[in-house]
Amino acid sequence: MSVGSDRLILYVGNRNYSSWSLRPWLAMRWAGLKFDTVEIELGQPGYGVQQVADVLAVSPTGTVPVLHAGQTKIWDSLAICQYAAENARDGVSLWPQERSIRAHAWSISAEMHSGFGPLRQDLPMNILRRCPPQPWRPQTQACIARVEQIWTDCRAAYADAGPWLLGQRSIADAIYAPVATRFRTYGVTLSAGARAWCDTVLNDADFLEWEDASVPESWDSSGTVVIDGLYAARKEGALS
Ligand SMILES: N[C@@H](CCC(=O)N[C@@H](CS)C(=O)NCC(=O)O)C(=O)O
Repeated sequence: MSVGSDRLILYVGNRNYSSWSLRPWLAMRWAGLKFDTVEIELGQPGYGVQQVADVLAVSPTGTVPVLHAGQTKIWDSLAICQYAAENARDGVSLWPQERSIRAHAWSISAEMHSGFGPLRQDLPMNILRRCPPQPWRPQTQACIARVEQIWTDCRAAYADAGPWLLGQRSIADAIYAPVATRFRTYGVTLSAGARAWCDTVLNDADFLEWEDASVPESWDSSGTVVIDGLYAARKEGALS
């Protein structure tokens, strides 16, 4: 559980809902780092205004994810992903080696990290939920189209190098993984190229471990009650 002598503890939110938590958790796993995961229940008083006491006890921003590396605290999902990239075990690169491809990876990762508000609002991550397709607000539809374009362009450019967005698995895949779950949850129809990448990330062994540890609850981050009957159907194999 260390980099050097530092014990690594990654504090995350509810696995079913916390898209920001999933990203660095995958990056840490893919980096080959040994770390403890501590899940904090977000459905508590103070949620939404960064005042959940259990989160404030470990995070200076009142948000998860936050990584404790010995005495050092690293908050914000992208910063933790970068920490994982810097400390990845020998032979593992979490950013592409080639300069122009790496710049592409940075661009699409930053675009996701800093944008897509309507998508986040209307399609909150709920890994275990399945909904029928529905019409979206124009601004949300525009976000969906932009993400699909990003994925389709990546697959067209880098398919020869491997099945991930930039060919080889990178932080960009971790950054977009929650969006793949959202599109599955809400039944968004995608191009063949975009769908192929979703299949790759949704079948990743580490993602599957996170998914298996996700628990359906009567609380979700959008304030609505989840339809837990759908979860039961999934567990019985009725849903993919
Ligand atoms: N920009 C931050 C966002 C983190 C964030 O908003 N996390 C949510 C959980 S998914 C949170 O902790 N919310 C607590 C609250 O709103 O009270 C990051 O990338 O880590």
